[in-house]
Amino acid sequence: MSSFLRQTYGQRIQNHTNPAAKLLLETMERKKTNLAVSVDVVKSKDFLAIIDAVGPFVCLVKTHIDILEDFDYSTIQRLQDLSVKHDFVIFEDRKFADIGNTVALQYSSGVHKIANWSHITNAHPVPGPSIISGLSSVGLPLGRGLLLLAEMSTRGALATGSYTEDAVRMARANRDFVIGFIAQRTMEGVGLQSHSVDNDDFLTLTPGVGLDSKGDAMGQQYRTPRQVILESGCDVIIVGRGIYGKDPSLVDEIKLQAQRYREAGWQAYQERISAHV
Ligand code: 5BU
Repeated sequence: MSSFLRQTYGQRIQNHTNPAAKLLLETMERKKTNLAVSVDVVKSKDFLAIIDAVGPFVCLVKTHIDILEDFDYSTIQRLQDLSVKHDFVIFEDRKFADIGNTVALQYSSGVHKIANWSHITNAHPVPGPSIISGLSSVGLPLGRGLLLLAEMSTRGALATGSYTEDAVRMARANRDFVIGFIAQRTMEGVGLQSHSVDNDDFLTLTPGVGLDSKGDAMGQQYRTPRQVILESGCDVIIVGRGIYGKDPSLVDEIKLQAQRYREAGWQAYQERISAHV
């Protein structure tokens, strides 16, 4: 197993210059959690209640802000208050995919003004490096970080092979703003002939995680925290329905599930960093 995967989250802070990457690693180390919760509900009340319930157990909250049917900018203020109260990083899973000029506007403006409040966002590499220039023109001065979608969790995903390798090359060429990947395994060394790159430490955030189910009826595929963190070398498990289930009002159950996933993720990480080659 390679060196970065054997380092602790705390040790890896020094491999990064981007403030959002440092903040995430510091938070993981401080709170001893590599759990991120994806809060995909349509009512602001449920959204905020779930975040308040899982807050103590997570390093990061992932949002799809555009699915809130009663969105109002005050929800963002409340989200930010919870982020301070519980000490977690915010990641808007926006999946930008357009030309540089358009994504810069989508990121900075509109109803949601994502760059104002989301420490981290993500983009499809499909338009090529100009998507990074467009987003970094807005996000870099604010200390934000970007994840590239190198792979997806869904059955039949097209982000494989040379597409994935090219995404990693795009990231290596833009280390100041690109802090890592959404992927199903570590991208360390991907596409390299030998270890010709000095610092290949990127963060890997991984959706498609579940302890009780193998997938859903719409192509989602789940793997366990152990498979993701220990066997595949990812850094953060992203869990949605596995934690909040079908009923967002069952706060005690949500807390229990968050604790369960947090423990599974952290145990897999501890096994990883103590593994002998
Ligand atoms: P789930 O309820 O744990 O299945 O939710 C997974 C979340 O992660 C959901 O918000 C998706 O939009 C997101 N996701 C994903 O599931 N798979 C991917 O490859 C990417 C994002 Br990229």
